[in-house]
Amino acid sequence: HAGARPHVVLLPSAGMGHLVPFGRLAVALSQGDGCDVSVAAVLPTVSSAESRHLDALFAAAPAVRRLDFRLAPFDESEFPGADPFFLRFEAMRRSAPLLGPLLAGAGASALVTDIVLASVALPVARERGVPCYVLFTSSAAMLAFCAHFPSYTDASAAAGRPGVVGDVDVPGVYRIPKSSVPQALHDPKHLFTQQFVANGRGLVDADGILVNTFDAFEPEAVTALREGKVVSDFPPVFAVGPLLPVRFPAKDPAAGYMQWLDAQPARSVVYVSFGSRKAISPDQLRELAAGLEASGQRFLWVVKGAVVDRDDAGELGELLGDDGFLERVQGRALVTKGWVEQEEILRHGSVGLFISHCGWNSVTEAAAFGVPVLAWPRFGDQRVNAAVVARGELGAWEQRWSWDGEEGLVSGKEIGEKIKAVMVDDTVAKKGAKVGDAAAAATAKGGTSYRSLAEFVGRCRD
Ligand code: BUP
Repeated sequence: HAGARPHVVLLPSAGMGHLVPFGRLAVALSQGDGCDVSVAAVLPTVSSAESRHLDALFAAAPAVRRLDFRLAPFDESEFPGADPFFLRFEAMRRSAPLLGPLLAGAGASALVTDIVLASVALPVARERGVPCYVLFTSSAAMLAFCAHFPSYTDASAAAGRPGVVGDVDVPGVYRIPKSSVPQALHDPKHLFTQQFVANGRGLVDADGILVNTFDAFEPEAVTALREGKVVSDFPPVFAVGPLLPVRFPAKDPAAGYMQWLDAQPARSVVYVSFGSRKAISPDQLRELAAGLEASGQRFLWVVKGAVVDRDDAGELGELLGDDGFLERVQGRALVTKGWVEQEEILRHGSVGLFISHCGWNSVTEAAAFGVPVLAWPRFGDQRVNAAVVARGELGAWEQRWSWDGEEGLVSGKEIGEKIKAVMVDDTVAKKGAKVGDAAAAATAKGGTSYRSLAEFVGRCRD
């Protein structure tokens, strides 16, 4: 059907870090002139944040169709103690046969799948004659690592030492230190490792890979992938980022923290958030509090962790040591817990620094709004992403700062000094703003990401 209006079906996987960029891509595609778009709502969702997000997405973007995808029953007892998100990835992978009828029912002309389903979704789409693309929701550096990792592990297994034996030199890109390789991948038998390797192998069969980055931010990785230096005959890479946040008018317009930000001077506030997936140890939490206090800066700190989920104002104080911290910083700081609209915070002109775990969406949001990042990665792909932040001059990464206690606690004194140094350094702010300008240029009409997205749509139409 050359020239016909294509119907692109998007298949996100579990977790906000995966769902958010799929929603953004759906809106970007539906706004152009060329595409019908459906998003598969994978049911049941793992977290309530995901169900709320799906509802808000379909309400805010009526052009995006909802396609319910009910998973097949899955016996989780096979994997005792596994992370709920890893389990969900596995449940989705095993439900792949149900994808065929879903695609046929929707009349899909192209499928865009999440990377965690790549190796199982590709053959199903192929069988139906539907072109299959992958949206990679992390950095291009991580994409290059993922594409290279299967041959790396093949080589280490062949040498009789399976697993990660040292730094991983991604051809044409750069060396990923052993300490930056996601922990689970150090164990070749880990469920996540098996999925990761299968998906990495599957990538070469995709019709193309979309990645939420932009050429100017990750030139080495994007170029090496496109030139086939990482893996030869690699599919086309469409760097379409930063995918822009969807504005949800219905969401909490009068949030207290937004009003508080309105009252602060331009670029004066340090925004602190480490994502939602892991609690911070109480000791490190208190050092962080001491550091923020000692920095003398204004700050907005979103405290997260299993222990603080209960909505009790008293507990926040208790968690932070109950030594009067909240009273002492009152006026120049806002400490909150629970979900915040992060993109609205980063968009706000009062924010001058983002202390972040470097989940890739957080990094792209900071890049989009030109907010410098002080990287403090925790696990998974976050150390690789932190290196991108440092290389791309979006901010700084203090590599000695770890979370697992191996190198001991990072002291409040050290944290405070670092925050202050970064905040008073004008070049940090200037470089951050420069990344923001480059991101805007990439997504503006005629920019690299704009053209990559148009090229992708063109291929779906052919
Ligand atoms: Br937490 C949090 N508000 O309170 P990443 C996150 N987000 O809007 P990763 C909020 O969720 P995790 C909050 O803006 C980003 O778009 C944030 O994705 C948004 O993190 C997304 O940054 C989170 O890629 O997961 O590691 O995937 O943050 O849940 O640990």
